[in-house]
Amino acid sequence: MKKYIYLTIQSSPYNNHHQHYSSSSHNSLPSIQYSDSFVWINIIAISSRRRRMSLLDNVLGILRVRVKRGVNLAVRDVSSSDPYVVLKLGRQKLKTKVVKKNVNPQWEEDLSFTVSDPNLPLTLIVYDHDFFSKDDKMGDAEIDLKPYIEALRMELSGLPDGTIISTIGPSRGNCLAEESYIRWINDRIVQNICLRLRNVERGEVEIELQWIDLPGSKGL
Ligand SMILES: [Ca+2]
Repeated sequence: MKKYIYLTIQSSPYNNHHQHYSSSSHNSLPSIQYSDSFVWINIIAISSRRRRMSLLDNVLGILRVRVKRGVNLAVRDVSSSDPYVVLKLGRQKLKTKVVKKNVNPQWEEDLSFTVSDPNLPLTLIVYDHDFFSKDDKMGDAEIDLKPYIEALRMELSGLPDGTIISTIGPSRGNCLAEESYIRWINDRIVQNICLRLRNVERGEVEIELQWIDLPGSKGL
């Protein structure tokens, strides 16, 4: 015998949306009827607040990615492209503004992510913005955050400005176009990265990683 839970979300006095969820379990499920939208909204609010608190418990800090510029990017319109960058870290996704008709765009934009798992790579995708069709891809790249997190965990302090903490060379296993340096700059640890885009005929993107400690989080 099937049991049903009825959820009624009342968005206006004239419009009732009824959803029912069925369970084939023979255990007796209580038949709950939410006729009050306020009750239902509160349930969502409480569960999202709990989720936010538990998320912060696992957060190491904030990764701020400065998306600096693209160099010699692919042409996706008649003679140029309208490029923008999408960055993804786990389920977080952020994008830069569109720079019109320029295959050497200067974005100079900061995009910030909360970091919970240092093993998750940062993914970068470049798109050409189009008004009347789906945006075209202009290549992608993956960034391993582990060396940067390792450098942050060294608990360094008071180094001379510009000191190189570590160097990561380009290899088959990464998307680096040239050597990437993790440096001590203005009392912070910064990594500059020049990415050679994959799955495209040409193009490089320069980014910089910075770190911001988040009070109340687990920390590094
Ligand atoms: Ca376009």
